[in-house]
Amino acid sequence: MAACGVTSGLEAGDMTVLSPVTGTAVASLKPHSVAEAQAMVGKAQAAFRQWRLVPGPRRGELVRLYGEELRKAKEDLGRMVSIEAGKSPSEGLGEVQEMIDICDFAVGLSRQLYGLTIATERAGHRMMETWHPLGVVGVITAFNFPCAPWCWNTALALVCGDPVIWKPSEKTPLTALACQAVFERALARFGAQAPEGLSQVLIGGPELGEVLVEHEKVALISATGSTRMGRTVGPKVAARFGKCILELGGNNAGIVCPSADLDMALRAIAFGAMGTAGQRCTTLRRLFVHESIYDQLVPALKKAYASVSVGNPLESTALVGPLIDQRAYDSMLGALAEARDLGGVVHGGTRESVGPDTAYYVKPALVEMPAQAGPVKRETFAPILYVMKYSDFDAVLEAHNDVGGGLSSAIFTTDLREMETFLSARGSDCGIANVNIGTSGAEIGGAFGGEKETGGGRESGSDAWRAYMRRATNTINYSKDLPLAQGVVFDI
Ligand code: UN1
Repeated sequence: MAACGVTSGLEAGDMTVLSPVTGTAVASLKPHSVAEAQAMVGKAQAAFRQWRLVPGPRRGELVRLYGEELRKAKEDLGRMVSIEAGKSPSEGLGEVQEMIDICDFAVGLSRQLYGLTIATERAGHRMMETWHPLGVVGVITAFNFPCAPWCWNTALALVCGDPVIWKPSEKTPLTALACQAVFERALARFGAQAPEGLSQVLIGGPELGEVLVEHEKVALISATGSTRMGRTVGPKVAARFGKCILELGGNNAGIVCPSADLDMALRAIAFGAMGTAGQRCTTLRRLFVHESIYDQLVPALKKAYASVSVGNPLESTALVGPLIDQRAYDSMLGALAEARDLGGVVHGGTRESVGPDTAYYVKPALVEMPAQAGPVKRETFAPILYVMKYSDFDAVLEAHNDVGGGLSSAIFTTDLREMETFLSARGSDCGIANVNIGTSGAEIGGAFGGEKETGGGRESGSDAWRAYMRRATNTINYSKDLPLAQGVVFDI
């Protein structure tokens, strides 16, 4: 690990890191202990007491420097993402670009942590709200986006005055250590105003995430992962009145309407469903196609599925890389078998012989389903797109929303009424609703997250920063009287 310049006490140990590219070991690390995790919280808390006093724009300067360092390290980090998460070269670089973008966003934000001035009912008074740093932020991330979600949280947390402790997926610790090493370059340039412990990385299993979740000094937990994980984390944080941002599973759908530009829809569907080997929380998993265009679109999709390149992301520019591990492959096979039992017709979904047996490369699967049932109703983290025919627009909206997840959604139409209805109160119930764009690949400027079993959290752009601060309402009396609100009289 010396190559990463990390000095967090990590040595070779019994935590093996596998690359999905070959399914073989690329490193072994010594995990942190629970006691070390607890000590990190103490260190972060001490850092918070200093960092909260540094002016916002100055905190932004650290994030600006980080953005600069990320630009320099983009190629290396992108490749690291490909090694550890198996992403195509372009998608590996795209993930690092998301980090750079949120840094830029956060730098601007560091001068805009606005509160309101509010009309008061009392003469000679002023009422306002101010936003203050919140405290230590615990960030828990998943393997499929091994660095961008951490950066969405960290760039905002830092300008908001909060230190961060990061527990990355045990499948992708190397990318985390590399991000931290690049952050340390920015810290070195920033100088002494940055306290020690502003950003720390916790390497190991779920018991370490648990320390963050249960620690009363961790003011906010921002966790990305499965709905199952969220069901454990959410109530535990709530029980101690901590704050939570949950970004959990999705079961994202698209609707292709009769007036859609089919060529555009085809390309958007292909990226949304097959990109990142179906391992994005925003991956397109269900597709409703109007009966009048089904026989045009679906054969074209089958062709795209049959011809998509699947290959080693380190040695080729194939569009689809490996699944993360055997477990992911097994769950894909299980879902396809269930779909067949329900009358589904499966195209693709076969294992490809790329590299050794320990690597799991698959041709993405397109499954024509007679109805939305069984595996269609849940998220399988693999490249499976279930396609269904629809005839009635109102009924398809109901079907669209009739799943647990509420993350992302898309409609392909040039009909104004369909488009606006999809975006309206009776339309898509997701946190992200797109028109003529796929479900994945959101920009950082918008708030990112979703409803229902997706957990309700929002990260990244818009006003997501507010979750990283505490709000105080202040009323100031500059008169010589003491009028009470609501006209209450209490004369002594
Ligand atoms: C994730 O899969 O956890 O919108 C995040 C997207 C990316 C982020 C995905 N910007 O697909």
